[in-house]
Amino acid sequence: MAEAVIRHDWTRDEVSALFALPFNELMYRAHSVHREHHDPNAVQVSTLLSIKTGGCPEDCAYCPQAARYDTGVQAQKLMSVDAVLERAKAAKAAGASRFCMGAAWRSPKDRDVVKVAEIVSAVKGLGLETCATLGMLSDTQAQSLKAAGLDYYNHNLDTAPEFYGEVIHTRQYQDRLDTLEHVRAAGMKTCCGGIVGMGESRDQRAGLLQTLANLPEHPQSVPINQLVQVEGTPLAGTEALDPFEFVRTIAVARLLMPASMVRLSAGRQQMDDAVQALCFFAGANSIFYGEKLLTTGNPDVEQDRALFRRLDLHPLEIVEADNTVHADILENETASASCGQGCGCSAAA
Ligand code: SAM
Ligand code: DTB
Ligand code: SF4
Repeated sequence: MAEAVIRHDWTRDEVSALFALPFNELMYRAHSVHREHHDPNAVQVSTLLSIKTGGCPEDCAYCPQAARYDTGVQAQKLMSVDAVLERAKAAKAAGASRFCMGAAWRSPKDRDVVKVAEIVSAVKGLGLETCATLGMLSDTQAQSLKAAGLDYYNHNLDTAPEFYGEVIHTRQYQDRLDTLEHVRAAGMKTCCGGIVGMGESRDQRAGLLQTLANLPEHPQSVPINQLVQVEGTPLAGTEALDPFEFVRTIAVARLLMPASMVRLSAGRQQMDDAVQALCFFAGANSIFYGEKLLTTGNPDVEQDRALFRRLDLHPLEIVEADNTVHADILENETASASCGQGCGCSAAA
């Protein structure tokens, strides 16, 4: 098979044709491209922490943190540097190589960015890769975060342009594209993907992936989230997506963005291990590790360790400036014993 070229000119018909391939043909092609660019047995491991929870003014129909939906999420203000640092240390000890911090903001105020920049520098100082998702950013805010040591900025397109208006009304698709431009211009890597299972059509799933692949630069990280249905949000009760359709979405993402890390993101707790294994075969090579995403659950660390062992997967290592190599989630078992709070941290059990 000829080596996959990096393209930015995908048509909707081409992407839809990939979705429509016989399942085994699609899997074969996606796995072949995956092997050309990545170690097929390595999975990058990130840990997620909500550093500012709930009370968000936006109306994203999937989100438990939107203030207007009664979801039982308790709003919490921005965490202190020390509190975040504790959790980042625990994540590192448990074997995560990247620490992702999420805040339920429409867009941060400049004074929020000053505080987050402090947090980012402290986390970076631990030797972890840093990622943040704080909502829309101006060009100068993106520059400040880059200067503080932020490696990745997560900002999702969420869905196809033509389905977007059915999910979110409080900001536009173009706003998201503008933030991504500010992040790229500041020299940060982008983490950008979307959610499937929101009632969109296959053509609209193709539209999300087409838009991602036709960005000026492929996002270095592409999180594919399966909708986590939360009672109280408008999308609770949406018909569940066929798991094989989810796997197809991962496979097409891999074919369109051969060199990117494709993250099997939210929705793993609701997913069968066999479906996850198919996703890894189809080209997923990154996960969130730790018992909580932002406000909803993620598989237990023990369950993920067992899955890695059963599938002979190993965490992608990162080598620090002083040549030390990160802990492996399959080693260091005691360091990551759960504190019992569902946060994946080892402190004060
Ligand atoms: N407020 C910021 C924003 O929206 O950009 C950052 C945090 S927001 C929670 C980050 C992403 O989480 C969203 O873009 C969406 O893709 C994902 N997300 C939120 N709720 C979800 C759910 N119930 N199921 C799957 N993904 C979800
Ligand atoms: C992404 O694409 N998925 C993560 C991360 N980026 C920030 C968030 C998933 C959130 C799932 C719902 C929750 O836990 O609140
Ligand atoms: Fe707010 Fe982000 Fe949730 Fe939308 S996805 S409601 S912007 S926290």
